[in-house]
Amino acid sequence: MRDGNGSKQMNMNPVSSDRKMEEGIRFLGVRSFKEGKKKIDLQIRKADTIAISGHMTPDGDCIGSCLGLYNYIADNYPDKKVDIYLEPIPSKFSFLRYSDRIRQKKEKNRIYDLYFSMDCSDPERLRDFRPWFEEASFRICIDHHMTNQGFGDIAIVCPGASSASEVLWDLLDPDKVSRECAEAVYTGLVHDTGVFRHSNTTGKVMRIAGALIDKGVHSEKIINETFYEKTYRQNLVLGRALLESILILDRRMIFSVFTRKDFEFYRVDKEDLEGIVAQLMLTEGVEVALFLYQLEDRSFKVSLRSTDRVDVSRIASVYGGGGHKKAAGCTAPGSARDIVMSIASYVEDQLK
Ligand SMILES: [Mn+2]
Repeated sequence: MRDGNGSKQMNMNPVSSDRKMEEGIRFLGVRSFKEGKKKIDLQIRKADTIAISGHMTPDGDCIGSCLGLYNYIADNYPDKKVDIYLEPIPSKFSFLRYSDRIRQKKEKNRIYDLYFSMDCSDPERLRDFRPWFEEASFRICIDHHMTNQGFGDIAIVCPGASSASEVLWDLLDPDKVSRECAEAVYTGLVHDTGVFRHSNTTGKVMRIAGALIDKGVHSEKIINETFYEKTYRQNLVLGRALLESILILDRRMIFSVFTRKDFEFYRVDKEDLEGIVAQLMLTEGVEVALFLYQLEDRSFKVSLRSTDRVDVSRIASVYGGGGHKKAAGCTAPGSARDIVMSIASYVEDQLK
């Protein structure tokens, strides 16, 4: 499989999704993927002690890229001491090999020869692990966030890539990727593309996914158990939110509200409400979906989703929030009714 790295190769045979990947890549300490690959291999060989960290509240891509790299080093450079530091991860990811080696405490006085930062838009987001990264003898940053300006001694940041796991894949030797390493990388792809549904799902992403499945990845298990599976309580509150949802603006906007009382009644917390707004958005004819849940101080956290016709990040920014054109969020004071009505008027303006 071509890894779409050399720009010469690009000009000879442009493939749209590879070009997307090439757009706006920020390199620090290297000039190309090819050079990056070589230098990273060299740094791993030179180092005796290596550490890997990702961003705070680690998600599927953060966990996948960190464990993918960990497994790759453990498989191919067996004489290295390599450690992985992440905040505690959800138990649904514990099937990934070496996830049991993830920890938060470091040996006293240990300074690493080489430290990797994965899926992290700036060093601040390494949170507690940041000082260990900063003091390491050599630092490598692998990421895909638009806002990442590049940090460390080598940085490879591809805003056009679906995930940090995709960037990592381009830096590995595919022949040396084990099934266990592939499972971690695949988990990262699945999560940051919303199971290959978001617009970042390029042809290249699908080709990588194919290569990973050829390595023996159990795709169905990873998708169902780490992405779709919900607890009984999560299903109850999803059902409740759908049952209570209301269509307004000529059925072009839908909203649902979850109050403090509901939190108490169902004995859930805000993490259990994930995915509700996305499900509301899948209602036929709807241009904007709104999900509001009440915070302890009685104000509301508002999640917004939209089709191409409405830019919800503009609406969220009115309330001091932000996000993307089709997915944004903010916090708003007042009653749920007033918030919904006021947002509806902004939506109406944009739909005119
Ligand atoms: Mn990511």
